Amino acid sequence: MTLSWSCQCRDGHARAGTLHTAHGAVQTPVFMPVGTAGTVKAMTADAVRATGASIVLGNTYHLMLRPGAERVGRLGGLHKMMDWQGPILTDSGGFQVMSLSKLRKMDRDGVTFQSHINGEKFRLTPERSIEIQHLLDADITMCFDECIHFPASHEEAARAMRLSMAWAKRSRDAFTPREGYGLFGIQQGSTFEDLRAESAKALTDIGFEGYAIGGLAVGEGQEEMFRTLDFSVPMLPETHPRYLMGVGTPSDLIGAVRRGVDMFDCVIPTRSGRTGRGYTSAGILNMRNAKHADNLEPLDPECDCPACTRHTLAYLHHLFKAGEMLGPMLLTWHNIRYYQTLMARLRAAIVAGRFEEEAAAIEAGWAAKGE
Ligand code: PRF
Ligand code: ZN
Repeated sequence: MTLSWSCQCRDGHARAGTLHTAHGAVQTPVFMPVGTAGTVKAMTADAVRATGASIVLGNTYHLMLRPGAERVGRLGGLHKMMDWQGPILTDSGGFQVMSLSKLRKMDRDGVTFQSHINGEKFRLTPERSIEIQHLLDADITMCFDECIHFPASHEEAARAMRLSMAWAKRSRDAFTPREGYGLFGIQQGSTFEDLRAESAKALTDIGFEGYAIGGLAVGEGQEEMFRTLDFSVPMLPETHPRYLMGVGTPSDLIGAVRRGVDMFDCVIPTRSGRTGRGYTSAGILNMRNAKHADNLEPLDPECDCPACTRHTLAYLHHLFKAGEMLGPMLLTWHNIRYYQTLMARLRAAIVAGRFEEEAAAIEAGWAAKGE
């Protein structure tokens, strides 16, 4: 059987489930750390595992440019290359082409672009994106789509959504089903309810192992994102996993789980880990702030990660001030652990039928020390 998802429990619209993949089971709701270029930046694979992460994300765009999809295939696939034996979801490249590449040219068949690394010319089509994700050996392959900027006119959003739906059909046709592997469709349509409905209908008519919500967290703000999720999530099949792409802050995750989303990925915990922002049960702390210089307390007394159990805020502050690479390493570990703990708490609360109480307790904590 292809990849499947089973639901254990519901609390309101929030769901606790299990994703069954070729490389193991994943408890949902789940946060997937981003391993863009074959590494979760600043983390060994053992460290990623130790945070409790059960699935990571990889990127078609970056890996096709360097070291090349065929080469990753020859190296035994992404799992072997990065020593990650758990499941991997790969993004299809369309979104990264739009945000990173130079001189891109889109047509109905695909997109031609220049590498942001050395200007070399590449082309992506739905068929080539699926082929690359197969070479990477992704457990979860994403359809090739076009994500537009915000705000966009209804006309522009409709054009891009309809193109993405044509590409979704071509992605489905190019995908070879295998035991424990699956293909996810991506709903588009910006913040327009009629376009989201048309997109959901097109995707469910084709049929996928999971359904992603794309085109959000692109500048619309949390309120508008939640408003869009309110009508978009119920359009996607209740029986399948739902994935909100590129989201988000801890507050975004709680709000989206509340609305029925099961899967997330975002660079926030890893990128913030490198720039000195720590996500904690008491809010966001900036490691470079001079007020931490003599603080002998842990970053987050509620956290069980190495940064919090073996080091002080004063030491983390020193590492960031001195430009030592252990600073980003420890803070990335902490941030990912914080995200994993958050998702585990939400899941346990759904199972216990007390999601809202738990969400309120977590959110109340953030007010304590936030910077
Ligand atoms: N499509 C794809 N990847 C994505 C997005 C999308 O719309 C987003 C939007 N937040 C993040 N990553 N393929
Ligand atoms: Zn910690």
